[in-house]
Formats: sequence, structure tokens, C-alpha cells
Amino acid sequence: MAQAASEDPWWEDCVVYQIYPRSFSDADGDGLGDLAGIIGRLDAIADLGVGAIWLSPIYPSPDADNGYDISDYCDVDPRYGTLADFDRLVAAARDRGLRIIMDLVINHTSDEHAWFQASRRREDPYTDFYLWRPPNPEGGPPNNWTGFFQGSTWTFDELRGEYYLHLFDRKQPDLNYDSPAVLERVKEVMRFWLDRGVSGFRCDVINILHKASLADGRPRLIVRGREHYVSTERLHAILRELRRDVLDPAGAFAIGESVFTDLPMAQELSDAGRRELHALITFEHLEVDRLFHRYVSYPFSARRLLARLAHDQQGLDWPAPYLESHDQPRIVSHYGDDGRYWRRSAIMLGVLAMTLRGTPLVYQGQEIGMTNFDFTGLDEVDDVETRNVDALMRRLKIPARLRWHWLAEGSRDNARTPVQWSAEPGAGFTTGRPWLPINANHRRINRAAQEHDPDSVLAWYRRLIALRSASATLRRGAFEPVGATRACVAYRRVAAPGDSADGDYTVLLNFTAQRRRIPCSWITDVAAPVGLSTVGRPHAAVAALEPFEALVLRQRSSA
Ligand code: TEU
Repeated sequence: MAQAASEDPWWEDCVVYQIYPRSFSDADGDGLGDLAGIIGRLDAIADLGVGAIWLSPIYPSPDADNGYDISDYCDVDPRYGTLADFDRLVAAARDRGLRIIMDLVINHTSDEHAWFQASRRREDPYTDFYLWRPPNPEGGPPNNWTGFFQGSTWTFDELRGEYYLHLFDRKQPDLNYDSPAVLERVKEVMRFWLDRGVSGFRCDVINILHKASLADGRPRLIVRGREHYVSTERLHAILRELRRDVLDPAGAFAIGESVFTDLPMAQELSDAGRRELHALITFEHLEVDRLFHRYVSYPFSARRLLARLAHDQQGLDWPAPYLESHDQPRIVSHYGDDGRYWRRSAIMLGVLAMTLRGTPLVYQGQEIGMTNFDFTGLDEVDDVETRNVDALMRRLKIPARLRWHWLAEGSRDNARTPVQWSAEPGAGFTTGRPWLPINANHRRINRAAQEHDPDSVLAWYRRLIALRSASATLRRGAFEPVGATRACVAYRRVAAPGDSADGDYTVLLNFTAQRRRIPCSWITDVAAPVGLSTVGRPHAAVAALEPFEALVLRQRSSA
């Protein structure tokens, strides 16, 4: 029983589809997505050929960080539905061959969680559930740390008469993992959802749970103090304990989101033999042209992108490649072109996403090429991080135009606008007033318009997911960089010895709006059959790639 997970590593064969529930589909017209809305769209998800859904948080939450501040781990927020609706979702998903993966946010709770309220009052057993400290001798915060959302990580609580630590918003107090009781409660939460039929967890900021020390941090512009809590020894022990006691007995999958992660650290967290996490979500490949939490941009280089991808693709036991999430700008607006080459570049990025090794994650709307928002000012933005970065940029006296340019490029709300199901007002997302504005381009970019169009981004995603599902090489074959220029990349996927019937694949991608010559050494066999061409190429004798072209060649296995 304890080995169930290793007996059926189902996640190695499937694509995971991420739903950000508030923006997915609204069945009751209140402008916020809900579980009934998701149930109503399950056929549209299953039809993509994916095998699992990762649900961003649906728990009760005051929404300081849109559900990543949870006030009850064992319930559903009434705005999304009920536990009975959740059970219906699990069953309806199962009927369509879809598994459900829950977002597990255990670094922090909401300050409105009953544990925190009891902890403020020093009620046992909750007194030490959070990181409380008295003021420093001058009366200020206990140390000099700064948080992910800027500013001090400490807030003074009048009732308790102490400061509490929060690495994110002040309404997201960090749990204290030096207290064994906290981990026991977390196990109960995980079992609660596993018993309801979920197949695993996406573990939010999982590598920063444990704070080894609360000493001052080294001088840094952002997230000062991180050296005291990123991937501590105790964190590794916690992960092994959760795997042994909760995940493995249920055959459940754990994919962790990890921050400030170099390759050795990522290897430790997700190494199969260490039995901590099955897979890891990292950020660096989405920041090859970004600084400062992606809020400051500089010129893109395909060479740098390939190097970053190769890091995880070659260095990790089981990578989780992805190009979009609820925290990232839309990929077609970032590494593609959301103007003239919108369709072709969205498809090229789809080819990239579906030809990497590991368990790919596709974010809602990516499959129809949704773009960054078209907001014109900060008053339309909801995201707490964007607002805090704005405040910081104001303090740094960044001129207004540049400030908006950077915020608009980096804001997490870019990916959070409602899914564009149709050209109607409300985009088929809601009949009410949407919680976040709908992009005006929904009249052109929407699911209904692409449903039956064989050249659409959607049709290509279906085709690419089907290709991947049928190809052991694409799922688990080795990744070998072939070459890169500033504009183009080439890599090979090489069949494992047992998978040689499937053959090898060479993928060539152009990330620019110009026709670009490629070195002839990138194509080793001009007679290789074309597996996929986004510009209708008949053969592999290629000297240059068209703007945003993607080309996949199939070769006999070298194994
Ligand atoms: O994100 C963690 C995280 O560090 C980053 O995504 C961060 O929001 C940002 O990208 C830094 O630039 C996770 C969740 O995905 C995010 O939505 C939450 O806000 C955060 O944790 C806190 O729970």
C-alpha cells in the first residue's frame, strides 16, 4: 500500500490543465467563476486530451490574495459552491477521465483563520502555530526582512502584543513549522481532500515553509532574509514525512512550487530517490528577459531561453514544463507576438510547451492564445502584488509612463482576466458584471470562434497534446539542445532504449517576427519526415525559419 505512488506514476503520461476558478466560468451570474461553472465546462477540458485539472484555491478566503489566503482548509468558499458541489465535480471529472489536483497553501493561512484568531489570544494548542516575536529593543519589527509583496514581513498585533511574521501580505501570517502540531494538522487537511477523491496537490511556495532562523537578512533590494528559510534541512524532512505518511499511502501526486531555486536545490527537492516531491514548478525560464519579479524587462534572447530550459530538462528527474500560470503574463504577449503574428506565435509556443520532457501544465486560456490584459490604468488592476510594486516604484520616483509600462507587462492580472468562451458581452464567462474586466479582444479571440477551425490555436493544442500522448519520446525521452541564436532554438528529443519504435524528434522554433537563417548543422537529416509544420513545409531541407515558425522533424531512433 505504501508504495502505491511508485506503482502508478500516472502523472508521467498526462498533461495537467490549471484552472483559476474565479476567472474560469460563472454559472450563477455573480461575476465570479464557480464550481458549477467548471462542471459545465468539463467536456471542453476533456476534449483537449488532458488528464488532470489543478484547481487554484476554492477554499473560504477573505481574498487579500485571491484565495491564497485561506480561512478554512476543509471547506469550499460559498461563492464557489459547497462541498457537495465539489464531490459532484470530482465524480463528473472522473467520468471523463480527469483527475483533480488541489492547491495546497500551507506556508500561511489567512489572518481570519480560526487558528490565527486563537493564536492571537494565546489559546492552546494554537499559541505557537504562528511566528510571534516581541518588538526589537527600539520598539520596531523583530528583524529587517522584506516580503514577496514588498515592505516589512512583520505586523504588530494589538491583542497579542507581539509582531507576527508574514512573507506575503499582512493578511497571510506564516505558520510555524517548528511546531509538530502544525504538521499534524496539515496531514489531516491533506487526508480530508484525498478521502474526497482528489489525486494530488500543487504545493504553494513549498520550499519556504520552515524558517531556520529569524536573524537579520543580508542586504538585498527585494525579499531580504530569504537565506534563512529557502529549502532548509527541516523542510526536506517535512516533505519526506508528508510523502511517507500521507501521499504514498494514497498513491497521490505532489508537485511543488519552489522559489529562489538553483539547480542543486531543485534536484534535492524533486529527486526520485529522496522521496520528497514528484515534480517541481520553477520560474527562471520565464524570466530570461525580466528582472525584479518580472516587472522590469530587457531584450529577449532565445539562446538564454534554451539554456534555462536545458537546466531543468536535463538536470531534473521529472520536470514540469509550463509557460503560463495565474502569476505570469500571457506567454503570447511575452515570448510571442500578440499583434500581427498572434496566431502563429501562440501555436509556436504551444509546440514548445508540448515537446518538452515531463508533466506539462497548461493554464486556462493558453489553449486559445489569450493575451495580456488591455487595461489602461491601475484602477482596473486587482492584484495585491501589482499594487505593492506600484507603491515601491512611486517611492523610487519612476516616472508615471514607465511605471505603467512595466506594471502592465508584469502584472499577475494579465493572466487573471476571465476566460474568453465566446464573442458575446460577458465573453460567455458571465451574464453578470465580471469581477475583473474582460479583454475587449474576446470578440476576436474566443473558444467558440476556434472550436471548429482546423487552423486555430485550439486545434493545434488538441493536435499537439494528442501527438504527445502517443509519443513516449516526447513525454520521457532525453532532451538535448542542438543550438540557438538570439532568435531561434533547436533541440532534440531522443527516445529511451525501450521506446525506440517512436523515434527521435528535432524541434526548431523562431521567436522573432523576422525570417531567420539557421545553421545547416541543426538539420542532420534533410530526408527526415516532417512531423509538424506550422507553415506547411513539405520537407526538412530548411535554410531559414519563417517568422514565429515551429517545425518538428521525426527521425529514426538513434537508440
Ligand atoms: O506564488 C509564489 C510566488 O512567489 C510568486 O508567484 C509571486 O507571487 C510572484 O510571482 C513573485 O513575483 C504563490 C501563488 O502562486 C501566488 O498566487 C500567491 O500569491 C503566493 O504563492 C502566496 O500564496
